[in-house]
Amino acid sequence: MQIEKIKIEEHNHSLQKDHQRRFDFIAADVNNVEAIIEKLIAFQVAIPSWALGTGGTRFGRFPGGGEPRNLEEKIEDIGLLHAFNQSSGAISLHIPWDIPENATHIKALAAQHGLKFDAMNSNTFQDQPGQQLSYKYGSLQNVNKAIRQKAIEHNIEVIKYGIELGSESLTVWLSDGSCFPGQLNFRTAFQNTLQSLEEIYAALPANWKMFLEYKAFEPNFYSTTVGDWGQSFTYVNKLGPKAFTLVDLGHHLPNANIEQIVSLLLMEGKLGGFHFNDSKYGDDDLTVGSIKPYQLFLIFNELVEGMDAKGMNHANGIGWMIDASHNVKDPLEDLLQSVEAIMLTYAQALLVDRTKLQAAQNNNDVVTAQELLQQAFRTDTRALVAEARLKAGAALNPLALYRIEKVREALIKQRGAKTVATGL
Ligand code: RM4
Ligand code: MN
Ligand code: MN
Repeated sequence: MQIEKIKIEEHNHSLQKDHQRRFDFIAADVNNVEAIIEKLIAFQVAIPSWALGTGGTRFGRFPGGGEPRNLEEKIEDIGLLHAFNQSSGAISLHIPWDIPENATHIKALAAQHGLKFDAMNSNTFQDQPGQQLSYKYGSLQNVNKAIRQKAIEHNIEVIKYGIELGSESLTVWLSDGSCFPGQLNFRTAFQNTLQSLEEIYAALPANWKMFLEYKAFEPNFYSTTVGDWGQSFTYVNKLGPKAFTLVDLGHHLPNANIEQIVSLLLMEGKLGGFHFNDSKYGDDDLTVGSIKPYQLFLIFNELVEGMDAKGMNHANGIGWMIDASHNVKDPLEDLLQSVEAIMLTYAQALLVDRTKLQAAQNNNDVVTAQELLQQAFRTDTRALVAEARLKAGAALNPLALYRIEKVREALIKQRGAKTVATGL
């Protein structure tokens, strides 16, 4: 299914008057409004190929109908999202859930929808049907060399698929670790993992990056071999200039100061990838901004500040991806909400008065520093983001238009009520 341009134009026309009033109101208060709109238009968030179906939990799965049945249909879904918001112009693929059987065709289809291939994800946390050498006790860390080798080869295969599609990065997330004290020698596990990563790193093309994602727990509940940012940072430092840490917002221990982690990784030039989601308890993979919007703002504030300090381009200096799963919502609606939350928060971070903030910090004026951040956070940036969408040819209100156009109903008609997408 595709959304016709005329539908977007009609929708925008019907909202134009109200939008203009709201936009004029905020624009009057913002100094460099044109520059901010330009940045918002340029900012693109990759959609993961595993988030287009209703994932469910380990207790049950309640598919919502019309889920994409193959990679082509996943690309069509993301193409739809992008048509609605012009901010999700990339796809992040998980192998082997989404093997591109015919790369030329898949690449052309994505291009038709204005989509690029962001980071490729390998999967050594599940055994595939018929797999002899099991990942039950880990993959890149495994005490068995043949199993490590298998996991290394899988990652190299993922790079090859990525090259065919024009991707330029590989994300490695390992579930490796241990469930009980004594199960592993921590140092051996680290060293095996490092050696395995070195072999994968050696297979990266010159223009590629490797992102090493950390996670504190789950599915292993005693130790994880890339368990926190310090561990990921140690690996990527040893690996070399093409290796970077990836921060997934849900992968920390409770109350971790993620904004500080982000700031220091940027300072060291080692923040490469980002997985957006939100959580109340653990790796909940909920809609971005649905639980802790102020924390998201504080993180974005450090991202913008840290990237500016390094002269990095906000849009492509870091690989921006959503990593979420869906239990009770229409995944496409949820993804529209997530992208919107990201854009609103990015806009707020762009509004922070950095000169005044620095002065307040240098004067130990704690109150003013806090006020400056909260001033930006409490600004309603919806009209700014909507204006960026309008300029980019997207819908003023993507979620409303999605419902008006009855997209899910159309997808169910086309694909059936009982389709199940590959993924989590
Ligand atoms: C993990 C991690 C990875 C994602 C898998 C599906 O918890 O966040 O990024 O690829 O889930
Ligand atoms: Mn992730
Ligand atoms: Mn996760």
